Amino acid sequence: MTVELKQLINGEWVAGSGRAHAVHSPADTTVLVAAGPLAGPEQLTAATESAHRAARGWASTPMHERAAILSAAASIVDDHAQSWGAELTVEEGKTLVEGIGEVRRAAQILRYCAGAADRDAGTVYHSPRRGEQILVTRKPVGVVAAITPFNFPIAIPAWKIAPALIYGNTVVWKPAAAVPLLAMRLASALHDAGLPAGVLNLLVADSAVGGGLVDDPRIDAITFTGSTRVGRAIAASAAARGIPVQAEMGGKNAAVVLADADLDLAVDQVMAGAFRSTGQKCTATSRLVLAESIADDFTQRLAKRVEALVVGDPSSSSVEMGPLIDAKSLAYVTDSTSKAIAAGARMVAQGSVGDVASGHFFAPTVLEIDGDDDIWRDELFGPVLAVRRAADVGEAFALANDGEYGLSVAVFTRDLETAMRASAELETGIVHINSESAGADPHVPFGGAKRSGYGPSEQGEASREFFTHACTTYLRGGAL
Ligand code: UN1
Repeated sequence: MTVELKQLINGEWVAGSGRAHAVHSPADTTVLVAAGPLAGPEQLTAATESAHRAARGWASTPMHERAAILSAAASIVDDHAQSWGAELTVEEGKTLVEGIGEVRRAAQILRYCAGAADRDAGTVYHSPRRGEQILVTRKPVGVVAAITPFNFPIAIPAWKIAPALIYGNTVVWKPAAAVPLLAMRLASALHDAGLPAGVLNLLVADSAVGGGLVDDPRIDAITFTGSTRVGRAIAASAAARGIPVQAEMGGKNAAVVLADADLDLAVDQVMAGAFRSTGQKCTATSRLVLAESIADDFTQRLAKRVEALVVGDPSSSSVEMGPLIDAKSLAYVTDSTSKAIAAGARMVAQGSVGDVASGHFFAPTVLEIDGDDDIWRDELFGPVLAVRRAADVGEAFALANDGEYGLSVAVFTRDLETAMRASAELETGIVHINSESAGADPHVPFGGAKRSGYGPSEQGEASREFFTHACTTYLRGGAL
């Protein structure tokens, strides 16, 4: 099924002039998913120039015409949910259910963003002067660079590109080089739906060309999801040029299981939060805080489930967890776990990987710790859960709040007052009561507090803040 790697520039699919690139399936490294040259500096220049040239025409295209293209693209994506979902699973390694689900989610996001055409265009204010109204409308920022991670190869790009486009911006998109196939699928859906040439340009490139994109003077705004290290570097470079940046970075999200929780529900949700997508979500549950009184019972139930988790070929319908994305990630997760054990962490449970000869597999792992170990602080981006116990609700919330990240937290309780206290006291952008820490609906804001996020939230109405700037018009009919 090897696909030839192509770039979309100014409405044409072209070969890059960069170095050769080959993508192997993380579940079976003998499977070649995509191959071909990466984009080089020539395609970077061509992409940013064509996005710049297309900007004025696209900004003045009626919003309903832009919406019609997004809706048509949503239908194309939906029609391919099975086949592209299967490709996603081979390329990225999440299970088939998750792969198909993610493709459908991308279609849903495109459709939601198309709906902006039927919502308000801004606000009209009273004027203190006779015969005048004050209109506050929103204008596109211009050319947006979208830099997206490997872990949601189609949903995260959709939730950056669709709002950028609906609000009248043109886009140069650099996906993670590990997942070019799904990037080509989304770009082709938008292209085939009728997007004019230059409005969306796809650059499958290495970090050198990515750096060039960030620094390109034709770029007016940058939206990024990925590591904290890269996000901070991009934010610094954007600040130096005075352009807005939206960076969605790390997480070290806790699930807090309190003494009055429904433990069956909590076990299900903790399993989903920690191990779906092999723990490779910025919203994944990687910390577990247990009330002392239920801690032994809960860890026993959890251990049974972890040991029974079916790990293996993610394309097989019985498999519940696939591999990590690459050898580097596998080495990091393996090394961090060994160091935690050497530092005194106790193994609560470890699953097993099935008959998997040549993939980047790591068994789901639960470790209990007593103190402030590295495994409590560092984002591993893998299927490893660190557990601590808390004497009361106050201590449990303090443990969940402990650390530099503040993306998401899940609290399990049946008590309304405790749930309300959680919503008020937890220092995160997202709070789940009785559901897993991962997940995001397209119509509500998504973003982290503390060091997890930088700049305005993504998704929902909030995305308009980032992808447009306000224009205040003092409107008078003539002489007063
Ligand atoms: C989800 O939890 O379904 O990179 C989405 C990430 C997040 C998206 C999470 N930006 O994992």
